Amino acid sequence: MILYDYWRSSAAYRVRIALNLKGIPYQSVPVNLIKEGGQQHSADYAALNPNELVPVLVDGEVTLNQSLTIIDYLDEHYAGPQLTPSEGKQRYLVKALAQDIAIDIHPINNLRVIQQLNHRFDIDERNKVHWMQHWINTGFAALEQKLAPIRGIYCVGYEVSLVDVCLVPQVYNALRFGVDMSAYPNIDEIAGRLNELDAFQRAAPDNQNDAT
Ligand SMILES: N[C@@H](CCC(=O)N[C@@H](CS)C(=O)NCC(=O)O)C(=O)O
Repeated sequence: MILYDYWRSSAAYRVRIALNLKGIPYQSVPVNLIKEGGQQHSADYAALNPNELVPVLVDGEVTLNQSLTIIDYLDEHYAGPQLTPSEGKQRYLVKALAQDIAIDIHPINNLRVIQQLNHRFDIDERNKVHWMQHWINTGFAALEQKLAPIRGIYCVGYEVSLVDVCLVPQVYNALRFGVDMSAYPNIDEIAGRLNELDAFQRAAPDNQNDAT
């Protein structure tokens, strides 16, 4: 199992957490998103993933991008905790909340979006931070409200789910960009608890070999 990875990529971070939770050994191949103008744009990597984004997972004959799909694949093909329940109404709740984070919050704060804001609109560092905070705050305000009545010790009840796997990398990003987490007590408390788990700790950006 090979994961094309980058220590600070939240999408790759999700997959690292899922692999660790399921106890699947893997080899991380770092793709430095900054160095050399971004190694994701190299010809070799673009041949592997024409989207020029990490992560990509290679499992024998199977090559997959899209972190949520990769995690579905792991759920369906490997033992260990099921991160999206296979049936029942919880299945759709988990998917919707995970997508709130991975589809509505994350992409608009992606590196290539910020690079375009820089190149085309010449935004400075202060406005870049405002942009990041604005979209994270918008998403977290809604998520906090949605989690309050349904949460257990984790986002959905008492088992770690795909929502938790998406939450922790997004909270890492929020802290990186100075979001005030005191406005989100449920998110903050759950993320703190998840960060005590070994699978989450081993996946943390600062614990990756390519961390700088
Ligand atoms: N929807 C994709 C998003 C992948 C993605 O946006 N990856 C980011 C890192 S978190 C990336 O490679 N960015 C490189 C760039 O913006 O040039 C997934 O969930 O896997």
